[in-house]
Amino acid sequence: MKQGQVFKIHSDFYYVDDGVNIFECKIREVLKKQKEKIFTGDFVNFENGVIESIIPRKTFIPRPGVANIDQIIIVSALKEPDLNLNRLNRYIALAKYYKIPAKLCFNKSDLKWDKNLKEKILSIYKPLNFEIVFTSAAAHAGIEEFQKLLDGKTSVLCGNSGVGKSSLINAVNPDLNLRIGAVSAKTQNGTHTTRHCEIIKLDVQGSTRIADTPGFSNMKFDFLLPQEVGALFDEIAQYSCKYSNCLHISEDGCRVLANLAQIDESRYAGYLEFVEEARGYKEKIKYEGTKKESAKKISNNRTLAKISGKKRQSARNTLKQSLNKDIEV
Ligand SMILES: Nc1nc2c(ncn2[C@@H]2O[C@H](COP(=O)(O)OP(=O)(O)OP(=O)(O)O)[C@@H](O)[C@H]2O)c(=O)[nH]1
Ligand SMILES: [Mg+2]
Ligand SMILES: [Zn+2]
Repeated sequence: MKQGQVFKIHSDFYYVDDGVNIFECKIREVLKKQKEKIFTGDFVNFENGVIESIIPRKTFIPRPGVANIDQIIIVSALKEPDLNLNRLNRYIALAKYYKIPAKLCFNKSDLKWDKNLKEKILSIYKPLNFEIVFTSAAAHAGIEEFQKLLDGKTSVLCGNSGVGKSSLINAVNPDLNLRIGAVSAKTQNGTHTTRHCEIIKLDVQGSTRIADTPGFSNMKFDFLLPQEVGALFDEIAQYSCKYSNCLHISEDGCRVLANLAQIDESRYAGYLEFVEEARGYKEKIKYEGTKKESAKKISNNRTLAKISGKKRQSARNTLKQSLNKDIEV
């Protein structure tokens, strides 16, 4: 049995790289039946063009489905589209949620952008210990620094459409010639040029790999509880408050509120926004929980109703008889 990494998926075909060769594989029927889904980045055992099993994943991002990523490089544009710190904070929090280290890249430095922005970025994210690079894929500036971030790891590039993720990969390795899309002049948004997730080797040995993706989708924090959001912000998580489920909004003895001056405004604003989204989730599960509860009651009643009083009596008699039998023996 061979081992390799799925680097690309096209409809029913899985492209597996064993380090030397590339194999076009199908997936074993029994895996399909077990509803085992294979993602780009999965290491698999395979033989004769058939994937037999998946090796347990180190890390996993569900949307876009990509597995075994060492780090997330969050790419933002300084301009076109304008830098959006809220978006950036979302990506950072998502990376934290998936337990994957993040590094920050600010691209399109060749354009005319507000130079105060650099100070601002450094003042917010340096104290949080992020590695930060400023690049221009177009003018080939900062590309070596960008490349250093990637060295020896499997990275996934995340960031909004049009920020220049594919352009940066092309700048590192022009031979790849990945498709690049224009940013709409009207909306300042990209056009979702990259549609598939693919892992690309950036050196001959294959020790540095990069996944070009269409970016995370479903960016809302509507899948966790409000009290879980604080753990996604290092500068908030470091404080222990009087109440362990403190939301750091207006509670007594809140250490976060006492130290609010130390926390960047845009980061705290992001935190509050994500807590609001998580509240929506809490309401939803509460509602669904009640729905499930009442559905259970109905079905319970139905089972009770099915067994008539007479039948229940006879069932009890049978039980008694068998008990008696046991005693007799
Ligand atoms: N001025 C300037 N333009 C850039 C730079 N990098 C990328 N662009 C342009 O920005 C547009 C979008 O680039 P892409 O590389 O397709 O962006 P992407 O992040 O891969 O976008 P999606 O695949 O849609 O998620 C293209 O028109 C690029 O030419 C840069 O450093 N400076
Ligand atoms: Mg792209
Ligand atoms: Zn608190």
